Amino acid sequence: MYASRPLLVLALCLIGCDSAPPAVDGGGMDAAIADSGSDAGVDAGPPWSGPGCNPTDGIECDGDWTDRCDPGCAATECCAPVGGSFSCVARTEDGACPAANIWVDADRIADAVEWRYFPEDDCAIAEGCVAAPGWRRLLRFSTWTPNTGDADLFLGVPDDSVPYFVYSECHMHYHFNGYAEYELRAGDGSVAATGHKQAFCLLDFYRYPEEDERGVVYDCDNQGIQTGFQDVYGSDLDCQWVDVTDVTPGDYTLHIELNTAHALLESNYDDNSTDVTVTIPEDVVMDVTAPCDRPRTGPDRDCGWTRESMRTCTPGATMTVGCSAACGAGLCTGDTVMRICPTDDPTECNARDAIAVNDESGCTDADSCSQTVFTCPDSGSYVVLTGHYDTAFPDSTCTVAAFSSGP
Ligand SMILES: [Ca+2]
Ligand SMILES: [Ca+2]
Ligand SMILES: [Zn+2]
Repeated sequence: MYASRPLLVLALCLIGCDSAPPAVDGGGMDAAIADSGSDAGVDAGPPWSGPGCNPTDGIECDGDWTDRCDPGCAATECCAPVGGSFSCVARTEDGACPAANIWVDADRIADAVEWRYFPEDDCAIAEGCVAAPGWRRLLRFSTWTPNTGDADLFLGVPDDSVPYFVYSECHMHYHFNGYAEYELRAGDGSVAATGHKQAFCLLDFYRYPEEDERGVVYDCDNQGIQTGFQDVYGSDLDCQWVDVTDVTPGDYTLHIELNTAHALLESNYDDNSTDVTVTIPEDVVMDVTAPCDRPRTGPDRDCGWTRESMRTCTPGATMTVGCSAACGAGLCTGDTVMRICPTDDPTECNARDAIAVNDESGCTDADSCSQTVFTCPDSGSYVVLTGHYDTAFPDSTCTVAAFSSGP
């Protein structure tokens, strides 16, 4: 798998978190000194506890800190999140509070089309990420979002009382539904398909644009993206796709838009949309042992597999095949994937032909080795394919073991 991204959530500063002039409350969306105006929901945001100025009841950056921050900031300053804590920082020349600025790194999108099977109880169905159970054809891609603004993108601690947190019963964690919206647009501008990414844990994933000495500040328990860091939603994540099952092959524009409702405070919303040209290829049969035309991840791809062996079994028997020491059968190094095929023809083991497929064995939480269980086909034989989880890092090994566990 990709880097792990634990649970949870976020929230935030709505319209009005902006440029209101200093001192006396009364600017912008704030109706009253007691901050009972239309940004009351914002003020009900996640509590901040830490050094520096302290918005006692949530995020305050719209000029009414005098009653809310302890200690407060001078009229020429804002109480803003920088480096993981709220501090009194100078206003910008036009009187605005320093703010985050996120955008999509178009060079990192790395789109690819592949099929994936969704059982009826898959969370992706409950979450509206695919139109129906069964085999779905997906345009998968990655969304890397650097924060190059003058302050942190601050989300904070997940809390039921915050309206921006939407709890997912299926995933058992909070989502922030407005983080990214996806549209596949045809040449005439019409929308061919849509998708959406529920952010579930915005954090400091990598520095941007390059390494420096600063450490990670934001994580799943206190969410945000520091200025000079970026978050990453890899193409292997649930819902990080557009369902193109019913889309006619051809060239399209993938339109990605961040922070669609401006629920997260930014200094610039004009750079939140990105358009890239993508091709939905004809659904042709692939030789799964051929190299991939670009780096690909996961067990759903139809390229970059290695034929490990052809083996025999007793038709109808329950077979276990794997290379996971954690499971007690076989051995692997690195991060493997495995696919079981019905025949020795590599063009007859595209995703939808496979008997079984696996990424992580599940035998221990940390096991990135693979193991599958399947019923021996009538032919009495099967072919084992192994692969690297990420074809850009072809450094895994998979020593396969197989056994029958009945009947
Ligand atoms: Ca932006
Ligand atoms: Ca794996
Ligand atoms: Zn989720």
